[in-house]
Amino acid sequence: MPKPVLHLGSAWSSSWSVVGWMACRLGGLEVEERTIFLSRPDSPAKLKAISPSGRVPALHVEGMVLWDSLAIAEWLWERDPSCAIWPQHAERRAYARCLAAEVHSHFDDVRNGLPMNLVKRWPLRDGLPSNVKLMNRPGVRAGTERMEAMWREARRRYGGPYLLGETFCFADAVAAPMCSRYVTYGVELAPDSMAFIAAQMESPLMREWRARAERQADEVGREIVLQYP
Ligand SMILES: N[C@@H](CCC(=O)N[C@@H](CS)C(=O)NCC(=O)O)C(=O)O
Repeated sequence: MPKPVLHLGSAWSSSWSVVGWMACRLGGLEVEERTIFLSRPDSPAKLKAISPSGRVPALHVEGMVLWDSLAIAEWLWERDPSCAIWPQHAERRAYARCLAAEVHSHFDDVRNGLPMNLVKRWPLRDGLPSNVKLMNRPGVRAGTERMEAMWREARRRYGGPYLLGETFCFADAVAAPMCSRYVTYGVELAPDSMAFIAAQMESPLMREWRARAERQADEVGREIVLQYP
């Protein structure tokens, strides 16, 4: 059986690639990783060649193509229900699925209003991030408040530092790229949200992915990466 291939986008900007990659790590699946840099003239054709939706992540495994991060996670969990994708406890697992599903289905305003860029940091002017107006883009503040409420309630229930307690699971993988946006744009949220964001940015998987983003920025050219929103 050939090794599974996981197709990913640019590490600094492709938020769903982070999620699919973390899923494979949590699921214990060894993959060959291939990167397609997004937003290049030839990107759409390359994406279409490996994914029916023309989007990444796409996992080619056992003769199938799985073209969505949540579907990849569920396939991995079915393959090995003892893996770290979902908590072992049924009630926690159901809760984790609600958290992951809500972020997977919603928050487009936050995604578009604060595009992910793991390498860029918004400049400070007069001691304040020069971007605070981004939070006033339609839906960004409301979406952020809902996410903060989710993080707060989950950590109240299970004690943190991650959403379901001490063990990082797929719900955290979905949350991590959202958290990174507030770091990129220097947005100061409530202290408990900032603590959660810090925990997400410093998780072993996120640290590994962030190092990859930095390496890619060096390869591609930082001036190009910093042009992204
Ligand atoms: N629901 C999909 C979303 C995938 C998605 O939107 N991927 C983006 C990158 S983060 C993409 O491939 N965009 C194509 C492009 O930029 O041309 C998932 O969870 O995997």
